[in-house]
Amino acid sequence: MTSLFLGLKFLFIPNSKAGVSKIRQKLAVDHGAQICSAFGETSTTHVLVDTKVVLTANTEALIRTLKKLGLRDIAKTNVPVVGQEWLVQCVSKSELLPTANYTIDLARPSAKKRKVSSLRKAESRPIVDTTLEPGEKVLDSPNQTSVDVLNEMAEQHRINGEAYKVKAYRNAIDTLQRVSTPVTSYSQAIQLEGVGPAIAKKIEEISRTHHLRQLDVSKGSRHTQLMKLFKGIYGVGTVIAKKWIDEGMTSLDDIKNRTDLTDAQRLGLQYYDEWNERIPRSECTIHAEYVQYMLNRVDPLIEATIGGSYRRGAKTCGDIDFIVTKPDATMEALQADMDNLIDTIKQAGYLQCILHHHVKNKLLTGCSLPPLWNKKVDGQGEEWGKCRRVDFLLVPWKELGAAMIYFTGDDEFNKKLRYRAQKHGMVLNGTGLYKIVRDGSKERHELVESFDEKKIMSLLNVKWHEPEQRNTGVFDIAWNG
Ligand SMILES: *[C@@H]1O[C@H](CO)[C@@H](O)[C@H](O)[C@H]1NC(C)=O
Ligand SMILES: *[C@@H]1O[C@H](CO)[C@@H](O)[C@H](O)[C@H]1NC(C)=O
Ligand SMILES: *[C@@H]1O[C@H](CO)[C@@H](O)[C@H](O)[C@H]1NC(C)=O
Ligand SMILES: CC(=O)N[C@H]1CO[C@H](CO)[C@@H](O)[C@@H]1O
Repeated sequence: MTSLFLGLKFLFIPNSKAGVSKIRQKLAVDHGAQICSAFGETSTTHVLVDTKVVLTANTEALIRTLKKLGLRDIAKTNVPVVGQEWLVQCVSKSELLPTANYTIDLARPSAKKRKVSSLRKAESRPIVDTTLEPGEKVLDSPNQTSVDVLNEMAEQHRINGEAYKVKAYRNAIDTLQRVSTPVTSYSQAIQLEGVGPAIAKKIEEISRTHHLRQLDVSKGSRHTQLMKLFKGIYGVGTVIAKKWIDEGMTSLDDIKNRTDLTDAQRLGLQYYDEWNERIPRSECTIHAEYVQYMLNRVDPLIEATIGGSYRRGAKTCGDIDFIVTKPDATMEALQADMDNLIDTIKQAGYLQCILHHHVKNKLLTGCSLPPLWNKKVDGQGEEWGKCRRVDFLLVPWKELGAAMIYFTGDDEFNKKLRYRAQKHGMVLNGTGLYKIVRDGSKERHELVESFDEKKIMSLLNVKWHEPEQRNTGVFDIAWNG
């Protein structure tokens, strides 16, 4: 990345390619250094010691290690032996700093000892809670501010369609959430798995100022604002939003005049404000009552349950996802019922528009509560409700449990369940929990359970989690064994 260390040859102690050492070696190489595998009086320019690993033992051990690696005479060498903080600080400040303040004086053990203890005090090593799995977090994280600001940064990159950067932030956040000690400096942050120099710098800035300049810049930038505006249109993703910006579009009015919009995008424009608004939980509940009432006309045995954040107890929802099923029903039977429901709710005026019908097990719509039902939401008015995004997800009866898990989320919780399945030699998706059976060189997936949500969790050796306990950001998650 830079030529900061060009021409320098570093010998790392410990001389391994694992853990922190590996990250620091990469940092050095990224900035132009070469790595020595052994000591050479004329080739090695610096010996970089991980003081947190090596010096907690004693200098004798360090000297022995250096001798093993080819250093003949400690007293006569001109090669500086320094703490790796030097490397980190150089990169942090983008300049080659004098080594004096970082030198480990091997000839004078007592002096060395003082130096090390002061280094350690200033820069305690961040402690990752290793009992936590990816996606889990420590309670009352001391680095919550950093996590929140980094999340906002990730959101900015998501809006701008920079998937690679979003992923880098997610990885860093994932680690930072598992650190039980404050991370306040670059050199601490850079030691964390998944944290690279760019994000480490930001963590230091946030810790110092409780603020991140780049976040303000990004939020204020015209490009980001337009990306957000255009991606707020249903059916518009990063690629199209970027294309429109490149073509000079600057407002929704500009977009309305385009002749190349899809039907879904036109609807997205028509309902722009309504579909970008959160739906109060109380209104979702009335939708559920209304839809069940209409379904009873088609077939009283059909059940519609709202999944997603609603089932997890959220106070507001982005859209309403109905999980539609019926005892013993197959997908085909449900599709026939759905066709009848569409006719019924169209006539009643509830169905305002259909966004996608071509996916066979999903119907994506915009729906408004009729006045009498809408009145139940807030007890006043005789008006039609706002048009809301309502999806109907058809689920064959025998897959109900797996589908419930899948459509309830949250994403992090589901990710952990899938990870758990993997560890047990199984695969979990929205249709069931499958055991991986190896048949010579072939691999088969054999259904283990799909109907019973509780059984699926118990087969994964996970305690039963009520839907409200699947908000991984809110509740601590207890895992068995
Ligand atoms: C070295 O440490 C001294 C005393 O703490 C400080 O005044 C000086 O600025 C430091 N030098 C460098 C190059 O960091
Ligand atoms: C959109 O088209 C209409 C009629 O064709 C025109 O009057 C209007 O100025 C156009 N709006 C924009 C923002 O280009
Ligand atoms: C779920 O996994 C099973 C087993 O691997 C597979 O047959 C099925 O197609 C998957 N379904 C979906 C929707 O991914
Ligand atoms: C920015 C951030 O959250 N960092 C915090 C990490 O922990 C220390 C000590 O609690 C705080 O001072 C930092 O602000």
